[in-house]
Amino acid sequence: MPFSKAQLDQYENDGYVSPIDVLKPAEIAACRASLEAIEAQNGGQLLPAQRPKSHLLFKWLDDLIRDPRVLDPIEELIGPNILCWNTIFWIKDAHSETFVSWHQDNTYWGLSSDKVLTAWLALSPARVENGCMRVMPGTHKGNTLHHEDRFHDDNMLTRGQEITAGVDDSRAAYMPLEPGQMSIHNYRTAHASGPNLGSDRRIGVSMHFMPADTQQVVGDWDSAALVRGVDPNRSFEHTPRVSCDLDPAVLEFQAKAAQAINAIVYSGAAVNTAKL
Ligand SMILES: O=C(O)CCC(=O)C(=O)O
Repeated sequence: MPFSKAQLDQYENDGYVSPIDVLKPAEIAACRASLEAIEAQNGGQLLPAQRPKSHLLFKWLDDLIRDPRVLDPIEELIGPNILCWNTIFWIKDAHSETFVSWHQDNTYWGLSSDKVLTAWLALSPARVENGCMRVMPGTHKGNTLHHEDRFHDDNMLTRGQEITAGVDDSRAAYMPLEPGQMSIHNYRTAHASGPNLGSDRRIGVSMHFMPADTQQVVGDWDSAALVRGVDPNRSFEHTPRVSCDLDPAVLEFQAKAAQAINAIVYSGAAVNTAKL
């Protein structure tokens, strides 16, 4: 269903829109089962190198970034020619202190467009008590806020980057989601999330979409999936399609693509704490 005028206004003025129904209960249960089967092979967790560019590891995710239920809303916001730059798992175990500090993603992704956005899909309940995401309405419009790297073991962000001033937590809007729902926020919108106080894991996957004329201005080489329309610029190498989970024909490409993103997001950082 197309966005209502109120939803389009909210995205324009506040920098986010949520919740959007995407997958049915049986579909989302199958996605979670596939994820947890791969986690079980590694002692119950994804390897650090399996978090980014995960559409190159999971067939359902490579399909999902092309699913009209995801892409139709994205097209309304950024136009018909769409690349998916990255897909990342955000998993907080039950009763965990894991958090995400206030940040804006345009500060470290090296992407030239202001229109880049994140669609975040819940594979399990992401309610306030589970540490769902919250956003600071309107921050996508102003200047980028000042960030500092504050590496912290419980912070899911690569370098613990955190806005040092200019966000007032009491003005934040929460984006609670039920399994199968997604939120969308512009990548300039400041966002954060707290610990998971619930008894189930909070599992989300973010899908980062951008207009096809976007350029990578930090890394020499980068990749993206062409998921709709055309890409005359070809600034990003198009990611191959996968035919099964952990497709042996694509594993080498995924490792290279994840390392390229890792180098981009740590560019200028004092240390690289990723264990890729
Ligand atoms: O999952 C979270 O709590 C934060 C995710 C996030 O920062 C992002 O998708 O950009």
